[in-house]
Amino acid sequence: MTEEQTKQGIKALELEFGEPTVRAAIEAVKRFTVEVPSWIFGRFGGGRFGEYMPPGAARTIAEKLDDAAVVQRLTGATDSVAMHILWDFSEDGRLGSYQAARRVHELAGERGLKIGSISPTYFLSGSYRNSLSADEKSTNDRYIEQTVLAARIAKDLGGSLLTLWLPDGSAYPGQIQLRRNYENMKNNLLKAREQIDDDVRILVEYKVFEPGTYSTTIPDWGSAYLLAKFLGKNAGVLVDLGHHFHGANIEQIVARLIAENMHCGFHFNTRYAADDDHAVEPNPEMSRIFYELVSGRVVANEKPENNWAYMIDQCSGRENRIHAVLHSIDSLQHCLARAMLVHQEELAGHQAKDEIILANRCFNRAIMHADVRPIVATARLERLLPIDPVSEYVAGKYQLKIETERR
Ligand SMILES: [Mn+2]
Repeated sequence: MTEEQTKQGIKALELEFGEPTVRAAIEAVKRFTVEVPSWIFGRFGGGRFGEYMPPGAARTIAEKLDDAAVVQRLTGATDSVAMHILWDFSEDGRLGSYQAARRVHELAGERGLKIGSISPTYFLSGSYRNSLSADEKSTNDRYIEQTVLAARIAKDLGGSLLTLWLPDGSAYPGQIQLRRNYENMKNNLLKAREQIDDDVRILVEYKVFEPGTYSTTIPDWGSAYLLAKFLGKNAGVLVDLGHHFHGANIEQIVARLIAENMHCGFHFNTRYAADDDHAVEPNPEMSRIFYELVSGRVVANEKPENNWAYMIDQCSGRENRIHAVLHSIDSLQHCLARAMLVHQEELAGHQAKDEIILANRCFNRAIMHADVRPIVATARLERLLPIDPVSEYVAGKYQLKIETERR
């Protein structure tokens, strides 16, 4: 999209949606920020084609941060990086280290970045018999300790936010006692919370299956909500797009959590089969989710403390890592712009008069039909950012540099 196309496009959008609405959408896109995960830039992912990795993948945390800094320079939307304790702050993959986190904090600072949310890593070696829900106290203690360490790092060096994904569950009926498994999870989460500073927020992620195929200890938003409530203040639910049964109405889950006044968060990605963790695409489901976030006033607020926590959680197979991250940010900005164009008063009028199809058409005029590329482009131009970060990256020399250096 050229600057001229952008100008013409904005005029067309103003004619249809009104100048103030278009302006509000531009401002929202300018304010929107999202965390990128450190793990997207490295080897994590791959899959069924052996060892194939696209050239230039980051090998160390310093290289991951180099890449994240490029993404931030091109988008201006991602100044903090989500980290995993055992991937980013560990020498041996079994224990995390506060010292290592301090070094990473320095490396991030040198690149104009911050450490964002911290995930304790509950799924690496030693956790094949579950983590916080395990029957063995030594296993519970190991993971409580890691959770507390993650919280200390989050408070001292990061954004005071913990994101917990627990892989606990079972593969066969009878393998574990379902009730005790949940009670163990609850009690051990609370033991960890009691050792964590009150101002560290804890988001509990849920996932319907995998690695557990028969049962998962925290399979759905309701279970995550119960645990967050049980933990008390400063806990919420983490919604990851790939963690539901097919056909789940995710925007309704979001609406419910907002209605319950729970401060929650997102792991953005796109899926087709299961927990694919693909780059975010600008699809209608994501735009409908953003409509709930916009109308619930938990995104792109002038006061950032009113926003939910937004993170990208993706890994990649054969795709170029940096293209994939830039694409995700671009997609999220477009979905936000569409959500901002929904005429909420007109919609409320149709709802009041029970004009079902008219309400649906009013909604879809923005969510499905509006070409919002000029809004996103204008937001970037006004912030002196490249009009299209993906093309800008392709035209630059960074990819060649990392392909040469990272052999
Ligand atoms: Mn996730």
